[in-house]
Amino acid sequence: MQRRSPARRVRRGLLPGARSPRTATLVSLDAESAALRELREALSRAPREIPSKYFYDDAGSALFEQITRLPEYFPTATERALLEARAAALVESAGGRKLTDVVELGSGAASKTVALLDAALAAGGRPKYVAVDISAHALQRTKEILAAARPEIPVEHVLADYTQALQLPPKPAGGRRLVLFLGGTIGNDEDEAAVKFLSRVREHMEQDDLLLLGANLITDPAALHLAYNDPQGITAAFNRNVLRNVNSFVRSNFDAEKFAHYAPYVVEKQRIEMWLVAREAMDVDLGRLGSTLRLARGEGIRTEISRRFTREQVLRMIDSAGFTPERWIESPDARFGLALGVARTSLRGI
Ligand code: SAH
Ligand code: AVI
Repeated sequence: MQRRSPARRVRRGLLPGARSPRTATLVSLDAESAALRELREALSRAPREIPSKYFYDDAGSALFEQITRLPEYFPTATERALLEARAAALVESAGGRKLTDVVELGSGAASKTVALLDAALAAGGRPKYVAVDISAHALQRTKEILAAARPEIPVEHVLADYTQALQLPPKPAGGRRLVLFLGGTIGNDEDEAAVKFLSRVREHMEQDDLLLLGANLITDPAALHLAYNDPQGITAAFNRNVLRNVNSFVRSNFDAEKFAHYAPYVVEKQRIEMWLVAREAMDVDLGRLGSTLRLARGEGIRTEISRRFTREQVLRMIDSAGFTPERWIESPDARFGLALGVARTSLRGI
């Protein structure tokens, strides 16, 4: 990347203009300068990257919800069926009526969570539900869906980037907290970052609180390819939208239509990789990042990894983060797994 002169940087201004906070990166100036640094660093890396959290502006959150309804994108339906079939047993293992708080990280539209909350109600509990998401649009959808489906459940929202400072509302004395991280979102991180993230989540929990982690499992590469290359082009639109969100955040001038959506399943790495590939050579003004990005024709920016796991990999991951695996359930087609872990004090790993 080529740095612009300081004079130009000053003229553009370092502070954001007044606007409503649509994502958590815009709510505080500290968070904002950390986000600018992170983005600058990601775009300078080889390969160039944009952190996948930038998918989720209003338009991106709505596109993701559309993706979850596509027949080709099977993870959501598979996890939903698994949760609906096994919610009672999961809630029982998580303490049944003792469950006072259900916290969901990256809640999205949270429609799958209703099955778990129902099971907690059926067990005689009345848990509070806390949704944490970077996207105000996603939190609004969570609120609408839960208010319509289960108005008796108290709902709180935290607009936050959970990779940064995480603050959870206090739970009642003697209560038990269940933290949900569903949808296979853990697969959007490399192993080290995933374990680090789960360990940080563990630090916010007390001994005997629980984690329910949803993970995509290794399956047929052709089915996976189709799930991220749907013929309607919704995933391609979701991918390109990341550039519009970056444009609005840093005032850059990416032309999303000049990029091809490319999403292969990389067998060796057990993961889908989403890329945006320049259809022609171009110079992109990176706005508040203070530089120009020169891209050759065919050069790519990686926007997401989406990993597939084995059961052992998932259990090892939660164990390394300080959770003792308590229960594992898997969809009948072995495409999706849910691991329930209990927060322990020692950091012993399996
Ligand atoms: N759990 C839902 C949504 C998955 S999509 C499901 O299973 O369908 C990923 C969700 O995580 C989005 O709603 C996105 O806005 C949120 N998200 C992604 N990165 C985030 C971050 N760093 N901090 C907080 N939320 C994040
Ligand atoms: C949120 N995350 C688990 C999704 C995934 O499958 O990795 C995001 C997504 N990317 C393309 N389609 C859906």
